Amino acid sequence: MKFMATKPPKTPASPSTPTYKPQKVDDEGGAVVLERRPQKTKPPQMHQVVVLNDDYTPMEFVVMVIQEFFNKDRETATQIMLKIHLDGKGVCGVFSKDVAATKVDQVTEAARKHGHPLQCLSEPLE
Ligand code: TYC
Repeated sequence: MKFMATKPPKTPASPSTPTYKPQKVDDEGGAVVLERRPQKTKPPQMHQVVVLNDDYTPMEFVVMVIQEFFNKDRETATQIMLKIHLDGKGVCGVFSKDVAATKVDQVTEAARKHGHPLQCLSEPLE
């Protein structure tokens, strides 16, 4: 005899703790019961896209790239560019692995097309 849940379990406080999702299971006799099973899907690991400073790429080009590929307004893009210029590197955005890799490709391609040595990389978070 299986336990029959009347309510779905509460969502756990932390996303890192295992979660349980009610599954509909045919109880052989035809009755449908809700059975607790560990939920196997984890949230995807996020990656930050980091842009590096160099001595040759024009500031204006970096601002344009940050606006274009990271959807920042001009003021935010300028602040990020200046942070990179002063600190040597800066985070332009956080994405899933595939999207971060695409951003790196887009920035690198735009830079090469215009003859700039701008460097961009993706780093896993945590
Ligand atoms: N350091 C560059 C200059 O003085 C500007 C620059 C900023 C280059 C940010 C790259 O990611 C960068 N022209």
